Amino acid sequence: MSIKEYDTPATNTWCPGCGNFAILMTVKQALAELGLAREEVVAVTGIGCHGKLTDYINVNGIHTIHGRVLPVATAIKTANHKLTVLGFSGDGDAFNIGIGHFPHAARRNVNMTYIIHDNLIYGLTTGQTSPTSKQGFVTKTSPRGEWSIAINPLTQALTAHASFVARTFAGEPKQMKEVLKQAIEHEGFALVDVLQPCVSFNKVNTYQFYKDRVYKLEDTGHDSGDWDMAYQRAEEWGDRIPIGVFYREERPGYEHNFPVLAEGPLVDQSLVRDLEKLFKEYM
Ligand SMILES: Cc1ncc(C[n+]2csc(CCOP(=O)(O)OP(=O)(O)O)c2C)c(N)n1
Ligand code: SF4
Repeated sequence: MSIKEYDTPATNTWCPGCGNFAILMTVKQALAELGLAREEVVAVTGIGCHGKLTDYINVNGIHTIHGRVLPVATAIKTANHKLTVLGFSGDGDAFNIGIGHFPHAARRNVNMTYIIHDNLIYGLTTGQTSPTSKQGFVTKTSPRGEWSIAINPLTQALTAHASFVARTFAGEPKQMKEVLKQAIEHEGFALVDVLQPCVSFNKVNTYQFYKDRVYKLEDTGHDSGDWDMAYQRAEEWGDRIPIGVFYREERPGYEHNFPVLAEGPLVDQSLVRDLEKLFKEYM
């Protein structure tokens, strides 16, 4: 497969230099290298700059409402579990309005990849504080510095029993592509938190900020089967910031919860059911 096959004619309106470009490019590369045809893939995006991604990638797509990527993606995967489902959210979309959905998708092990465009700020609405903004971060909605403690997507995922937990950086596209391929091939809920510089509104967490700090877990002998070690690494944020696969475990995806799906995807099954038999079951 060539990555050109996933291109669309839409004009890209992201700011030049935005970290979203690296996410878009590496997702296309990962899909091409996995040999996934356009019709086998669905992209679900929320509202925010990240949400425009469905315009720029030629796979099935739904640009849904703010914070509702996970229920929509769960429904799609349940209706047709043969599809490869990719969810894309901003840090605001995922961890403010959408946070109620997150632990449930993780603990159910919905078989999908959830990619967070984590720029530590609201991009589309021009620079308000987000739930992943660090304490003290000054924005137009936090002029005295952010008061609250930031949400950490990785520890959220680990405590919610996500079966694949990773972080990558838009300035390290090679590693991002490899991690994305593993996440897409993983059976179950795979979180990939991408450090995505917003060059227009976040003047603190820049490419240089991350370049000075990131190190790769695969260079350290990190054991991704060790939950405690993963949690410890996930809490690390300062002079050194780890990127890579923090944790993975094998357990069946959510579709195994529904015996009817053993007969094949719901979309391929007949809508005509023996209603009389069904009613009798409940009498
Ligand atoms: C229900 C609802 N509430 C609020 C908004 C306004 N709104 C649009 S995008 C956004 C947040 C954008 O930040 P993020 O999710 O981090 O995405 P980014 O733009 O950074 O990619 C908000 C609050 C909305 N569109 N819908
Ligand atoms: S506002 Fe920020 S996140 Fe949005 S396109 Fe511009 S640089 Fe990217």
